[in-house]
Parts: sequence; C-alpha cells; structure tokens
Amino acid sequence: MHFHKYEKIWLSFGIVSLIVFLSVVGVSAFSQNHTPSGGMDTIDPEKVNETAPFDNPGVTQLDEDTYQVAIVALAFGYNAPDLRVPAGKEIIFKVTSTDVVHSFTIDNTKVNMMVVPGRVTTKSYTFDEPGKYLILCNEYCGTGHHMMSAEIEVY
Ligand SMILES: [Cu+2]
Repeated sequence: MHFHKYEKIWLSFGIVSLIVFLSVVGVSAFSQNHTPSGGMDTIDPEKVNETAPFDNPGVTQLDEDTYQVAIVALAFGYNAPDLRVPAGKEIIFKVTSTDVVHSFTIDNTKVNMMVVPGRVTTKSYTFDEPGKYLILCNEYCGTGHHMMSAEIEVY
C-alpha cells in the first residue's frame, strides 16, 4: 500500500494529537484524583438488602442538622418508603441499584444522580422550599422505565 506524502503527514498529525489529548486527560484525571461522580463506594448488588443502610431504606436522622436517605432503585421503581425530610437541613442521599443502571433525579433541584449496580452514589442536598417533589428515572432501564417514579415530601 502506498501513502502519499501529505497523507502520511496528516496521519502522523492525527495520531500525535490523539496521544497528546489522551495523555492530558489521563494525567490530569489521576493527578487531580478524579473519581466517578457520587463517590467510589462499592456494594455487592446481590446483597443490597442485607447491607446497611439499604437493609432499612428510608430516612434516618444522623444528627440535629443532617438526615440520611437510603434508596434502592430497581426495575421499575424505588424502594424508598415514607420519604419526608425537613427543609433547610442537609439531606444526604445514598442510592444504589440491584439490577441495571437507573438514575435518581429530583425534579426542580440539582439532584441528578446516576445509579449503578455495585456502587453507592452519594449526594448531599438542602431543600429551600417545602413541598412535594417528583423523583424520576432518566436512564432508560427497560419497558417499565416511564412508570419509574416516586415522591419526596419536604416539610
Ligand atoms: Cu430506571
């Protein structure tokens, strides 16, 4: 196979650019200690129901100003009984999945987490306004995806 001189120049340019680009991304990710958003905690997806805090999903008060909400996402819903949390306090959401990738998205807030089996995704959020908020899944997870929703009440 014969390459024209200009083709060789452009090929080399493309390959070198690719190597430079991937090196910059790779080195900066390691040097700045980037992790997947939501943390690096892992969990055995087959033992979610026996692993704390998911053995007892729902709201737990950690201290005066902090609440933890443990939620299990599964096709096609959330195991999150009785979601009532106060406004103006820090709410730490911990979410995991027992089957496929879902999301945990609270409408009208900045809570939009990817829920991956084998991982515990964590997000801290403080609600300013009381009210009822819709929780939904925005990762297509199967035929019942559109029915996957829940509600959280902020008082
Ligand atoms: Cu889903």
